[in-house]
Amino acid sequence: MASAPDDARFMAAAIRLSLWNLGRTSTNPSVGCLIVKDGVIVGRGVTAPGGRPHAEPQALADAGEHARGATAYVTLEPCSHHGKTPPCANALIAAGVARVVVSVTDPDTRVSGRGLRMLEEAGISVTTGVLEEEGRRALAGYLTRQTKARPQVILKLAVSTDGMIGRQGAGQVAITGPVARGQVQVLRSQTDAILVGIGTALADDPLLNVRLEGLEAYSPIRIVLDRRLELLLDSKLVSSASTVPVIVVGDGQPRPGYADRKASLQAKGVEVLEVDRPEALLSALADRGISSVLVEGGARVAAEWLSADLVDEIHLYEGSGTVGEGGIPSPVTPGTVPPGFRKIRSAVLGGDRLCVFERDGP
Ligand code: AOF
Ligand code: ZN
Repeated sequence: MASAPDDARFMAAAIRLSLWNLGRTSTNPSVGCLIVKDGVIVGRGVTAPGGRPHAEPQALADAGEHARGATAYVTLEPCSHHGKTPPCANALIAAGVARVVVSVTDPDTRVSGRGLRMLEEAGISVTTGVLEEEGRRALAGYLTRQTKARPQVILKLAVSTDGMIGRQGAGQVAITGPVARGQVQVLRSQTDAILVGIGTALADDPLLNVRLEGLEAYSPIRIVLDRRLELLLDSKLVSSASTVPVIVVGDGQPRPGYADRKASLQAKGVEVLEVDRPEALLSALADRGISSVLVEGGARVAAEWLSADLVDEIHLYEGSGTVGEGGIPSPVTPGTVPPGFRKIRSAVLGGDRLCVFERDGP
């Protein structure tokens, strides 16, 4: 069936709702579902933290008897499989929903069109592809892992007005203010993993967790690209490994002291993963159900991953001050966004600005 005039409006609301649990439902996607009767929202559901229950049964329970004859707006095709929960398509049928509007079909091989067919065979009118571009963005981590067997990669950079991300030898330099820093904490809480190079880990001794009140439980796992295993045993990352997991990515090459450093890191609860290329790391992470990786530093890792074409989104925070003498140039500035990326969003964050760019194409 064709779209009704209000479909885009309600789907936009369902997509916003889905973002509520983004980063908390892995390996499941965070899906939003609204039940609408006579133009009024009578039920809301979003995939629960941990991935279950799914969105639809929660929205149906919220709607109760009002679900009969109503329209369900779902950001992802309702599931058709008996997994850890019964199929959502059956729940929608049993509740007597008259119409189901979907943004994105589910590439999971257990579903992929079957959910839609089950609904249609039960006489429910089905519309798909509503706000598909926005729906895909909200599900990007899940869709990337399902279709490319790697997580979505988001590169975050904070640049000064003179195009710098920091100053040589100065440790952490404040480029942006508290509002933008709070936004970065939200972004961290929405991703499954956060990654830095050993240069950043040694220079800044970062903790890379989520400290925003109410979101502390949603710190992503922390990954350090550290070929020779140089991460210090008394660094904040290693010291907190028992609270939030740390993976150090070494190259496994025989070099003096490597095996000892590996054993010492492991004894502190750090996992040492040995791969030779970023592509192999991403595939190993996808195998563990990691759907998104936030690359937070530094300039070298950013440049390498950009030139290897591994970055899906760039989040460019533009501060209002300068760094000046000794500055570390950013591989991306507002005037030098790599070709193939287009701006999809911008926001003013206190005295700073955020621009989000998405890679064009598949
Ligand atoms: C939905 N609604 O809210 C979500 C769905 O392991 P299970 O049984 O939970 O199934 C996981 C799959 O369910 C996942 O790969 C995706 O296909 C779908 N996720 N489906 O109908 C939801 N989160
Ligand atoms: Zn389901």
